Amino acid sequence: MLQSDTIAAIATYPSNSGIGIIRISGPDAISCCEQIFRSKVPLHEMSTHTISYGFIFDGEEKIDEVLVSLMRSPRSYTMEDVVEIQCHGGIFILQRILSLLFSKGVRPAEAGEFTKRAFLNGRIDLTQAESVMDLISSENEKSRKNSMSQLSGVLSKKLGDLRGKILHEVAYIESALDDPEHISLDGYSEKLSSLLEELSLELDSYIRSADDGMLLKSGIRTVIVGKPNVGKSSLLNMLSEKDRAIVTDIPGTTRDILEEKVRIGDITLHILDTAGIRETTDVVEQIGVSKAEASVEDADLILYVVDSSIPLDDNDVRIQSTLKDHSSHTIILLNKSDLNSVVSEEELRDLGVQVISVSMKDGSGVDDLKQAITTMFFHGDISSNDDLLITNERHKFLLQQAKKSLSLVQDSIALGMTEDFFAGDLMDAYESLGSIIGEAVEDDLVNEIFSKFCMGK
Ligand SMILES: Nc1nc2c(ncn2[C@@H]2O[C@H](COP(=O)(O)OP(=O)(O)OP(=O)(O)O)[C@@H](O)[C@H]2O)c(=O)[nH]1
Ligand SMILES: [Mg+2]
Repeated sequence: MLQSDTIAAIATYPSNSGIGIIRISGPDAISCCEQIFRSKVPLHEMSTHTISYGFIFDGEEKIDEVLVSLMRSPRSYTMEDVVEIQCHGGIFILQRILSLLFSKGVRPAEAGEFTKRAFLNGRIDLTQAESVMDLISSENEKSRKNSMSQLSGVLSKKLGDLRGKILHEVAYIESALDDPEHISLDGYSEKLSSLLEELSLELDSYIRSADDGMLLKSGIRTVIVGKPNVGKSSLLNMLSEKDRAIVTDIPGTTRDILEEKVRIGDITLHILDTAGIRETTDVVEQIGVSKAEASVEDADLILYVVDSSIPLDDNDVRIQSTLKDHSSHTIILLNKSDLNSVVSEEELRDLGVQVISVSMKDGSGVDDLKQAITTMFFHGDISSNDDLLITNERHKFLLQQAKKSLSLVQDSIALGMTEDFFAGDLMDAYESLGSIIGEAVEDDLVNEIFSKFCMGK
């Protein structure tokens, strides 16, 4: 256990609510709390994982009626002594009790510091620590499941297996170089090469999953574009199931960009509704049109809305040229399918983009749109894909580094280099994967070599 001081923070959302929790962790957690908490059984006599009823006092003044729970080291979140005070959930009360603790020598915790201690004290690894925040901020079932499995150590386990295999090879090479009489390297390169191919494929599947994983975690940046009056704001209202945007039959109703977060099953969309794009002399509208056109650039998904009851015109030509380089992530919505149609799906299909016929008036086609989005981003049914998804940029980067190192070994093998050249790159891969879980490496290598190969006997 690392030596540390005692920290405290409000653990619940700081707004007036029924109950609020203050969490205290560190070697003086019990003694400091005891100075402000009175109950039948003194805090230091309480058994671990029990709750006691009592009062918080400032000198002789009763401050609040509370429940205090105790988790003794090492069986706590941080592995230190942890005390949690459940008090009434008013911001003022919480702050008042926190200040009392500070006056007894406790220090304010930094953001994430409890989890950091859990990591530094070795209860969880880095991926598990990171998944705590992901779990808290998850907005849908898939995201929650993924964070929970990462917290349970699924990713750590997979990385551990990969690292074990790499380390085994390094140890084998080192041993063979040390003891060539007993350990042969004949035909070893071929064997190593096929193993590396296998490992690279596995790394690849994790790296590829990061695109889905990160979209799942942060949501799909979606922009709705089209001419004025085609039904863009109606689409936003339909998807968000509320009257978010003003809808009128006057072209040019929406002038600025409107943002709304929408959930479709397991997917979150961050939708921008934009001003209708057209030639205009109105200065304010022009700014809106420029913003609409610019918003296309950062979007993960573009919904181009067309009014099927009026012919396409120059403004559509202009919009289509803006979307030219984005066809892979654009869906055309042929709206107002409840009216007589003068625009055919065929003429829009020439753009090489999926076209879906919809009506914001009667809701037809909306389910097709939702399915098309799921297919576009998650290759079909997101909920049936229970594989682990990488949801973290840092993990993705380190996985790519590991893969690069393995391909350097493959290059060395192809060039017919001797085995001592392999070990360095293999260790780089091992270290990159280790950095994901936050592990140091040297000790592991030493242990592996000695335990598996009994060098020196
Ligand atoms: N019949 C029919 N009318 C629709 C449909 N969708 C939208 N409308 C109507 O079309 C008009 C324009 O709708 P909006 O959603 O404001 O269109 P917009 O594209 O946001 O327009 P701007 O903000 O001006 O760019 C409104 O009168 C809507 O009621 C539809 O599917 N069928
Ligand atoms: Mg609008």
